[in-house]
Amino acid sequence: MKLFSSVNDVTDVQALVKEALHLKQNPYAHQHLGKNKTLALIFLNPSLRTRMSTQKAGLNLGMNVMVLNMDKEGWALELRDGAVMNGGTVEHIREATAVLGQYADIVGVRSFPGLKDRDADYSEDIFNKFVKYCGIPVVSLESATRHPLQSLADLVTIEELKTRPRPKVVLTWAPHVKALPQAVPNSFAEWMCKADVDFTIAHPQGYELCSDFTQGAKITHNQQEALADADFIYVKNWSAYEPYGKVFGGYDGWMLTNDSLKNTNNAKVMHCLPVRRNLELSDEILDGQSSVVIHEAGNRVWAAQAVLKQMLESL
Ligand code: SN0
Repeated sequence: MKLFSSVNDVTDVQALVKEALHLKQNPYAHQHLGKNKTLALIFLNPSLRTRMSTQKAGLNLGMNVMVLNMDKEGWALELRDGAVMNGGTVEHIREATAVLGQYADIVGVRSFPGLKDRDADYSEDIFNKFVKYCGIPVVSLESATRHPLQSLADLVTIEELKTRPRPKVVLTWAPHVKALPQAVPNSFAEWMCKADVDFTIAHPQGYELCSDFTQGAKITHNQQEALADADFIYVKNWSAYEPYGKVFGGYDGWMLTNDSLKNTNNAKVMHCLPVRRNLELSDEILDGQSSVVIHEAGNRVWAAQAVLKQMLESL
């Protein structure tokens, strides 16, 4: 694998999930693969799980790992082609990424959307420039429209914890105070549509995701109806796709409580984290028996390790 930016870069999704679960049992079995290989992890936005789990995955494979918080510690990056750089930006993304390609064998990059210009965000402008100019394999650590390492870890978690062959999985919108990207729900939907699950998306009117990511999903505005008989409930806030990046008030009732779980099939509650307690998810859910959010975050290591292993094998 030379590029991991979406589920479409994976030839066999089920095999990748199996690989992750196998690595969970044998974390250090492939240390020879990463010997004298360098992984550079570049963050243009904050991170806890993605940074630590991908770093750990690289170390488990015997790699050297370097992390750069480019937004805080690097030069101010110019992203526009043809810009006259007589303002605040110091270094163009063309040089910055090409230089990284000289130091590393694999590079991971995180770049959130601006949520202002939909065409720029959905063309994956920044991520694609990294791919174009660095000249080495690239793994997405969450781009403007997708978070594939998260979605792979989510599918691994579902595979591990399911109690029937084809579980019912519900992605539900949750309230928030900020406008958040659509990357996590887009990506989760895209992966679920390729997995052997019964998949439903529930959100208030106005929060329709881009239909490119939801082909094959059932979509409803009725959360309670969607939750009936659910095995897994994936909770996430996102801002509107149309009008782009907007948020509409009045949907505080969409926060899950124990009461919301009554008609489910003993559902397990998932969230990519970070989570705003008592806004997106109640304390009673997060501290109760149904939450699997910590287990899910733990699986981030095995998802990243499975992807890095396949990349190392194709170097
Ligand atoms: C990010 C998102 O894409 O929704 C990262 C999730 C892995 N989440 C946030 O930016 C949360 C910010 C906040 O203020 O709660």
